[in-house]
Amino acid sequence: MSKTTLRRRTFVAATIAAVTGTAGCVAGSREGAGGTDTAAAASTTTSTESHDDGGHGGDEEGHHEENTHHAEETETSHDDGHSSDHGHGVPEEPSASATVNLVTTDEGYHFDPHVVWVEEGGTVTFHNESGSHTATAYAQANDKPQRIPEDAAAFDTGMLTESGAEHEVTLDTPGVYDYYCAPHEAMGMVATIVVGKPDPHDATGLAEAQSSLPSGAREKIHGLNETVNGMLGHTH
Ligand SMILES: [Cu+2]
Repeated sequence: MSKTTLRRRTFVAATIAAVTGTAGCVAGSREGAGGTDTAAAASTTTSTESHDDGGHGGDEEGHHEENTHHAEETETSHDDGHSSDHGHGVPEEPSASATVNLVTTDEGYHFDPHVVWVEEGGTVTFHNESGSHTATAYAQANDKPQRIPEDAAAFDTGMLTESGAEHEVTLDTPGVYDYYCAPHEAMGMVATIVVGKPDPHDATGLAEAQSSLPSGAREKIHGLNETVNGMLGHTH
């Protein structure tokens, strides 16, 4: 398959998700009006069960209202799979550099924080805190669906096995980058880097999760998209 073909497919998926809202969410394995309840039941945790009251105030927002609702729910539910308090500090603006810890705990595996935001040309340092992990971009070059900008380098730290091991990547292309841990992707060890000030309507990494991805990863991506849309003010 050519890169061009993949890009077209990705774009179509993104467009459908943006236009249809709810339909895109259903396709992403969250069904019905249950919202976070359904998502929690389908994932490995029950930590979000009590958050169905998350401020579903106005339906006056227009064609992207579903995105708005999901963004609101995300404020309380994006920690799917992890019950600790990490990751709640969603960045408010890009910084020159960021560090992401790769962590194994009794509760599971995760990137901490889940979302970082750096300037164009900024760096992200992956720091292996515990366990063995990778940070691998969702990209065709890594034999995965494309969830980073088409013209961006597809980073892959390779397996980091020693505590304290680090791998730094430089991100020159603005956009939304989703990445995963190779051994723990199916358990939802997936996270996002935002670079610069991308247009949320045209960000590959904000498309609905591809159906070929494991359900644990799709659930995580759904929540990450909500978080990033909120972060980028994509609530019109
Ligand atoms: Cu891992």
